[in-house]
Amino acid sequence: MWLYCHYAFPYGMIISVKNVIIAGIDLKNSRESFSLMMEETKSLCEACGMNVTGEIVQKSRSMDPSTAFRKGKLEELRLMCGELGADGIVFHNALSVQTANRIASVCGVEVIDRTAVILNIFSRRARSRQAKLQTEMARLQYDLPRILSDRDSAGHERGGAAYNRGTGEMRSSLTARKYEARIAVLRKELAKIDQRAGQDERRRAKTLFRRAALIGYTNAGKSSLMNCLLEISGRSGTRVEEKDMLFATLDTSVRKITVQGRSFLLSDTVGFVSDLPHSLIEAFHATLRAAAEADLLIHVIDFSDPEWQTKAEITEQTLTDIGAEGIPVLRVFNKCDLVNGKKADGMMISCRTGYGIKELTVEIIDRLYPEEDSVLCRISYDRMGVAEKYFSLLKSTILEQNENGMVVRFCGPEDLVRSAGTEMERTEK
Ligand SMILES: Nc1nc2c(ncn2[C@@H]2O[C@H](COP(=O)(O)OP(=O)(O)OP(=O)(O)O)[C@@H](O)[C@H]2O)c(=O)[nH]1
Ligand SMILES: [Mg+2]
Repeated sequence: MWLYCHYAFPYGMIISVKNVIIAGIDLKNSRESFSLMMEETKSLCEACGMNVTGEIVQKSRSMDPSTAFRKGKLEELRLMCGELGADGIVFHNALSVQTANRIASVCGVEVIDRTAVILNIFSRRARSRQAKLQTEMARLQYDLPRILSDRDSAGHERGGAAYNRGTGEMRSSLTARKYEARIAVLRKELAKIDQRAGQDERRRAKTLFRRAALIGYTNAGKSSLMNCLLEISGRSGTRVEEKDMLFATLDTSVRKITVQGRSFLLSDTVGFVSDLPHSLIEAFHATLRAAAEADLLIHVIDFSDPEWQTKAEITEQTLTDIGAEGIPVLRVFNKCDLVNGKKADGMMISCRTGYGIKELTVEIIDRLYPEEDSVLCRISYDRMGVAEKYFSLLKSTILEQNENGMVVRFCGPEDLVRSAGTEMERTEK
C-alpha cells in the first residue's frame, strides 16, 4: 500500500514502516560513490525515524521495468525481509507505483522510494505556514499521479466503462478529486503569501543594499555561517537555527549584515540533496527565490565530507532548476577545523572556530560592491542623513573635514556612485 492511504488533511503525512531494508540499483557501476549515496539514503531514513536493518544493492545497466530488481535479487530481498524482520523497503531509485506494488506483493512488506522519505522529512520539519503549505503541495503533487495510475489500472481491470466502475476505482477517483481540489486551494493560499512577500521584497529593493544568498548541500553549515556573520555585525539577537540534522532550515531568513560600516542583505534558505524531488523544487520556488534574485551566491561546502565534490556539483546543477543560473558563485569551504590543513581552490573557513570569516566578509563586500566608479561629494552636516546610506554601501574616504562639513570620495558600483552623485553635492576636488 502506498503512503497516500495514510494521508490526512492538512499535512499529516505518516510513514507507518519502522524497520526497513534499503535497496538500490547502481546504474553507473560507480561502486564507491554509490555506496556513499546509499549512506545518505540511510541517513534520510533515520531522519524519518526509521530503523535501517539491512542494505541490498544490484549492479545493473538498467532497472527491470517490472520489478526494478532482477528475479534472483528480488528473491534475495524477499528472504532478507523475513530474516531481518523488516516491515518496509526503501528504494534509493525512484519507482513507479506499479513497480512498487509488484515488489510489495512479492516481498509482503510496504515499499516506498527515497522521494517519499524526503517529502516526509520536509513535512516533519516544516514550521512556518508557508513551509507547511509548500510541503503539503509537494506531497499531493507527488501522490496524485500514483492515485490516477491506481484508478486507471482498476478501471482497466473492470473494463473501464463508467457505469461499471469498481469500488476501488471509484475510491481512487474520489481521492484524486479531493487532492486536485486541495491543490487548487493551496495554490491560491501560496499565491497570497507570495504576494505579501513580493511587497516586502519591493520595500527591501528600495534600500539599494546588494543581496547575497547562502546556498549549499544540507548540513554544510549555511545557517552557522549566517550566525557567524550576524555575530560580527553585532546582531546575534537575530540568530537563525543551526542543527546537526538534514534539512534543519526550511524557510528563508533575510538579515542585514554590516562589516566595517558596509552592509548587505544575506539570506539563508533550504539546503539541497541529490535528486531533490521536482515537486519540492516547484512547491518551494517562493522560498528559493531569495537565491534566484541574489546578486551573489555564497556556496557553502562541507570540506570535511569525503563526497564534497559530488555534493558541490549537485548543488551547482540544482541552481538551473531554481532559476539561479548565471548568478556569480563564491565557493566557501567550511568545517576546515576538521580537515588537518588540507586546502581547496576557494575560501577556507570554519564557522566553529571563526577561521577565515573576516577574510570572507571582505571578499563578499568586494564582490557585491565592485569599485567600478568614484565620485567626490561635499556633505554639509545637515545632509548627513542622506549621506549615511552611501557610507554603508560604498567605500568612502574622507578627504577634508571642517566646521561646515566634509568632502568624501565614494567608490563602488556605477549605479550606486551615480545615485550618490545625484543625491549629494558633487565637487571636483
Ligand atoms: N566542526 C564543524 N562543524 C560545523 C561547522 N559549521 C557548522 N558545523 C556544524 O554542522 C551542522 C550543520 O550546520 P547548519 O548550519 O545547521 O547547516 P545548514 O547548511 O544550515 O543545514 P540545513 O539547514 O539542514 O540545510 C551543525 O551541527 C553545525 O554545528 C564548522 O566549521 N566546523
Ligand atoms: Mg540551515
